[in-house]
Amino acid sequence: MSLNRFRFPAVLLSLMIAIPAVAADEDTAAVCAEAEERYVDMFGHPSSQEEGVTVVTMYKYKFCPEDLSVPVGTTVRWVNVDKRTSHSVILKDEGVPESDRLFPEEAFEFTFLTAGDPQTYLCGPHWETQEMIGTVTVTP
Ligand SMILES: [Cu+2]
Repeated sequence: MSLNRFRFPAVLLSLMIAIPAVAADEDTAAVCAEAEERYVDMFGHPSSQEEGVTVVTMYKYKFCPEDLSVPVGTTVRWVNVDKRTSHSVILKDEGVPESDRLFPEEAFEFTFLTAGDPQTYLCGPHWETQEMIGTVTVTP
């Protein structure tokens, strides 16, 4: 009896911790699906059909996909598919200056020439306030 009384709150507590994490994942998936729809509207084809580049969209304070893995030599093109908000790309581990502010439909490209551990990159105006942060892993 007394055991049950103590076990129950522990179960509730673990649910309370788990639910926000799941909600955040679903939120990202929904935002990224919408970003892809906007990409198709803007450019007339899916982002995966760009030749010679891998596309990351920037939308509603997220990079899509948030975590990217590409082989060495890949050129990544970050494309702003937002309506009004501008973003930037800071590849701090690559030692390159922050990109220009990218307005809707504008893009920034970078070619990854060195394989390595996953690296975090940032959106200058939004990484701190909105956690607009992505990762890229460059594989050999
Ligand atoms: Cu941003």
